[in-house]
Amino acid sequence: MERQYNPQQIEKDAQHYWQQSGLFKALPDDNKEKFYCLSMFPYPSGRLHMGHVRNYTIGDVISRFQRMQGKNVMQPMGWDAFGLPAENAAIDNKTAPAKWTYANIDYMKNQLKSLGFGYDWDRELATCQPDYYRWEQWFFTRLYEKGLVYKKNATVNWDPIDQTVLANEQVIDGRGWRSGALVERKEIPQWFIKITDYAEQLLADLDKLENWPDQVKAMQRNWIGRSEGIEMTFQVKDVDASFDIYTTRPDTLMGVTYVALAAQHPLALEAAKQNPQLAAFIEECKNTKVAEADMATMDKKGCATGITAIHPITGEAVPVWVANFVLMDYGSGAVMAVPGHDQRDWEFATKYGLNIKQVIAASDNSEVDLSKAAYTEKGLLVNSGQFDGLTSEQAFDAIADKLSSEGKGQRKVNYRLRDWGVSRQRYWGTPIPMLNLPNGESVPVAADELPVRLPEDVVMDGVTSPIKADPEWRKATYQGQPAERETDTFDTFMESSWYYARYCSAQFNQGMLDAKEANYWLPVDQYIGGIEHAILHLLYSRFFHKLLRDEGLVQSDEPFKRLLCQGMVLADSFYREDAKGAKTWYSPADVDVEKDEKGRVVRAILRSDGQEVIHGGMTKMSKSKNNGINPQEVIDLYGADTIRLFTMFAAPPEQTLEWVESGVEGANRFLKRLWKLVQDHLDAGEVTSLDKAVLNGDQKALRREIHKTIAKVSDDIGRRQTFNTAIAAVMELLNHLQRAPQADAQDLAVVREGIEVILTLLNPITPHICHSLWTQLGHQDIEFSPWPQVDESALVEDEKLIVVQVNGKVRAKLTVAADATQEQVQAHALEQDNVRQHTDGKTLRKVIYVPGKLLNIVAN
Ligand code: ANZ
Repeated sequence: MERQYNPQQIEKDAQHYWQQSGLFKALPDDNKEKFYCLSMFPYPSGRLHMGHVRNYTIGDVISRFQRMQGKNVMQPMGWDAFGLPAENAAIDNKTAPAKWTYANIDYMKNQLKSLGFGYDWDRELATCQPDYYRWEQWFFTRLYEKGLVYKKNATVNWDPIDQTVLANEQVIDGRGWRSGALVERKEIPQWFIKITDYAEQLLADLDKLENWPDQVKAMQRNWIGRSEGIEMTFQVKDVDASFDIYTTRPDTLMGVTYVALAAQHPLALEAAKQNPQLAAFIEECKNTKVAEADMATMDKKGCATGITAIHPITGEAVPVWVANFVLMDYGSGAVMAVPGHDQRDWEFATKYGLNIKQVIAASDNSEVDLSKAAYTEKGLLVNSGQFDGLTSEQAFDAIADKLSSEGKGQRKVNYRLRDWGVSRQRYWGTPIPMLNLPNGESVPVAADELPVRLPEDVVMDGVTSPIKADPEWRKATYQGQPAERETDTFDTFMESSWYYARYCSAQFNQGMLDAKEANYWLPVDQYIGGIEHAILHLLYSRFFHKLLRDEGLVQSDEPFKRLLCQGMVLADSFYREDAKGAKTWYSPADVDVEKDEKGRVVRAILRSDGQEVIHGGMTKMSKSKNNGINPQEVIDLYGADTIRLFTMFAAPPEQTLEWVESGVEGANRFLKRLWKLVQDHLDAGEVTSLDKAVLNGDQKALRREIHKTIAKVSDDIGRRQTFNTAIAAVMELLNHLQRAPQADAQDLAVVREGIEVILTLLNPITPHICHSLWTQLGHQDIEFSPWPQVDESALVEDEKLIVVQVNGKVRAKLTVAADATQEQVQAHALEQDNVRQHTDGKTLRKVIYVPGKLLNIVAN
């Protein structure tokens, strides 16, 4: 074997062996515990970025670790292949989205292979393939038949020049990305799936997910947004009309000074017919985009309707306004405004000079000052007639009871979660399998006519979706009558909501899932991906899993048992600023940096012109800052094991990872040292078997280190998932082994034990070098070799090192039997020359013994 570590060669050999032997092919086996390990599949953008490398290394480490625990491991990989970037790239490169996508998949697949990830490639899938989306279409038609799918008008971004719908990403500063036209809001019919029917389950089942990060569960809870409140009816004064409002704070009912309607509320639209000012305001609201997140911060605007409502308890008249912060599709699209106790209402009332009335006092009697802000805490009721003196909680019940006994309202649970709008007006997606009939009705495409294929050989003009532009494609028949195909495609979250299940039987063509395989592998035991998917992707997947269950396709309630969200990858960023303040960003690969002893950048020079650039700090690797490090270059330079090791060593998986070149070099040096240790050891001679009975003190101490390391690494990888500390422990063990003598047979035997332990512990992380060295030691298939076990007897310390102090100064260090008594230790200490010098002729005033550590003598 080569004396030099040559990653290019050994990585190629190992990968070749894995491919040839089909080591990662997974088949159901009832005699083994299964382990399904899944990393979020990539969008085939062209090439892997460092975030992928990190994500997939974590997944591969866990998979290989579990395999060595004796489990039947399945780790699949595939492609989230539909989406807008393919359309843009196709326009730029004058090619078809399909062609571009498939070429990227080819390239990225090779990159994944060169990183040594142990995937079962027989299960590979790409969501843009008809044999994948066919089942999604079928499932959608099933949901339609079950009444879980409906069509309704919803707003989209409309580009009036290009006459096309824009995705949110295509709207830049309120203008169309291509035409530059001011984007309008337009209502068009779209398809929805009733995720709200599952809101309660989606919320309740979060409690079952013990091994999910709390933060992710909290985000999901917030998104679902369950609230308990009251729906009550306000009568309109002098007219036979009424409207409902929803409130979570009925205790503030007596503080209502106006009510506010959403711009699209039927009553507002009705009033606008006689009120041009109101009509103009409603029109203006149409064109402001309101993401829910912006609601709290946006400028509050409103317009009086001229209508008056009647307070349901006092009978007082309250003005009705239209306000831009009231959402039509939440609650009932109307709020009772309590400016004294709701900040939003307060800002609105202050702006428009509406009354502010206090009805809640602080429970601790502290002063409430409504001139600066609303008082939003709960407390005690005041100025509330018969409810005065009640706590907010008591008042909730009292007012709820009163309203319901008078038939004016009732308790209601509300969810912030909205139904899932799945229609997209772009081309590169799954065609929605519906037919539009001349009479305006829509019907699902029959199962035996699926898939509705998306034509792949198309020309993109950048304006209209090719299937919308092609009247031929739209033509269909339904029961002998002409019909038109739906030309919208699905939101790409549809495909990523069930791919994890399809992997279980990726090639199955008799149905969406092969129930036997699906129920063997599911749920996923470990899911790994970015926190940016904490809400939508995970919520939709959890929803789909429940839909699959209710269709009888799977048995479990939840798709992912354990979740790990890895942190971002950061790198230094560098720029120069021109006179106008515009920044040009330079790739860290083109910059030489000088650092101080704390690792801070003190000077950065652009290599091409020798001039200084400014350090913009460590920021997320991104195109905009030009600070992405291309994994391929790192692999070419150092090999896959180095990049894998560095990625796992530099930070715990959930935290941000700072890309530091010197750290990468350090990881590479470590692998070289490991390689050399094994070569030297092989040169040192024949190894006989270990005989525990004859080991000397040093050999026992080394074995203790070996077995302590096994215990630590097993816990770090298996339970804590802190791969960085596991690696640190292995590095320490390597130091011990390097220092160990290899003179006699038992020296060699202990070092051999240590080397084999290191190789098995590191194998999940750096599988190529471990594969090679393992073979050189005369073994086979480290990939399946059992994880090393701790030898408890090796951990027992039979000797201890005791520090002896006389009058506070260290005078000796002794090795004593671990079970020595204080008397024995003291007697032994007093025999030492250096101790005698300082105690002879003196009286021992006091002796303090800290067992196994310290003997402290006070003498004078
Ligand atoms: C009066 C009130 C007084 C309110 C108070 C809050 C505090 P959650 O908890 O998110 O469910 N609301 C109701 N429907 C709305 C809509 N369509 N658009 C905007 N806001 C709406 O929020 C419920 C609260 O949000 C309700 O309680 C209502 O304001 C407002 F001191 O009613 B509240």
